[in-house]
Amino acid sequence: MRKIIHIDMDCFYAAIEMRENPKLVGKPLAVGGGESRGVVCTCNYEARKFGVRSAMPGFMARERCPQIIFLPVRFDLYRAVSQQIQTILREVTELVEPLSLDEAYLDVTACDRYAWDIAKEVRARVFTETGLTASAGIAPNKMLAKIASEWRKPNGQFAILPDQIQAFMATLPVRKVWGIGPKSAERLTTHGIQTCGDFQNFSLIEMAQQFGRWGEELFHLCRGEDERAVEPHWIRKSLSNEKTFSENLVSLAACEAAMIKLAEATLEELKTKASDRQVRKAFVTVKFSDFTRTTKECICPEPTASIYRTLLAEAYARKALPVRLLGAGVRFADGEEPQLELF
Ligand code: TTP
Ligand code: MG
Repeated sequence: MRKIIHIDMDCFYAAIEMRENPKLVGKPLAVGGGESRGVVCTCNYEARKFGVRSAMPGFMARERCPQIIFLPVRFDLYRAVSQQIQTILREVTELVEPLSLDEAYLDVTACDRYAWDIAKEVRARVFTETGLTASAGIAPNKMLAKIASEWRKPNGQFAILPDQIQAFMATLPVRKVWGIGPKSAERLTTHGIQTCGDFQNFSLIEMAQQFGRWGEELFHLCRGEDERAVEPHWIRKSLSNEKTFSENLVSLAACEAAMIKLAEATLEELKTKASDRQVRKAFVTVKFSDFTRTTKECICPEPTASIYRTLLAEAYARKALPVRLLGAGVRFADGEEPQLELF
């Protein structure tokens, strides 16, 4: 039986901004979303009381909370804090898998102390060294640990013990299961499936018929079973740049000009961040004025600006509506992982 801890910082970007400027403490604030048509990256818990959420357009956040303070995003600062936190985590165990700037899994199976106590100590150390609070989930696997870390947010921790898993899963909304987004959850609801308990009534074969290969995984996940290991060497699967325009682009020519810049930025980043990786595909993303999003990709080991122009033309032609957002990216070849993985 493994012991996994999931650490997740509380309102991460917003908490850093409050630490940097204590006058902001107690006032509702959002990071990002202040510029025209921008979206909120995150907001503090005061703003959440008004219904402000991550990924919400700034104007909507202002509607819900007129006194909200918008702050610009300072990625470099957040990245530096994230590094500091990861250093603390790695002093506990080498088995740390960062998921994003503000969350990570720790496998503490080999530590001969209670995972509960380790989580408490990690949170205390993070607070002493960074002034920021974290929440933790403790469970026998990754999926449950991640669900558990939300339970006592902010600045709390929650454990799911092996003999509690069955009861816990019976009432857990399917939406909480790894890989089930709001749309799938809605579709399942129309079939009378709301909780993981409801989901458990289906046999392995029925799940496979409904969901294909993913069905088998779902069969186990909805029982609280998850065998995925904590992977200390995180492998980037893709790299991309996106831009939301302050005014919609209304012609293919205007999109092309913007696409060239995005493609150049991505190709440049490829050189600096992933020169050791084998590219498999190039892709472009287009979000139209009706908020629909489309992706066009092609197999292409050596993408160039002109490939992106071709992909753009095809994606653009799908709707030929004004464009809100463009993105240019690459996907890396499977199995072409850094040598580090072998050890
Ligand atoms: P989260 O951990 O999802 O959110 P949070 O840390 O702000 O708040 P919580 O207390 O609920 O954990 O995401 C971590 C950071 O990632 C967040 O501070 C900002 C960034 N982020 C975005 O930029 N856009 C998004 O849509 C989300 C969800 C997060
Ligand atoms: Mg967080």
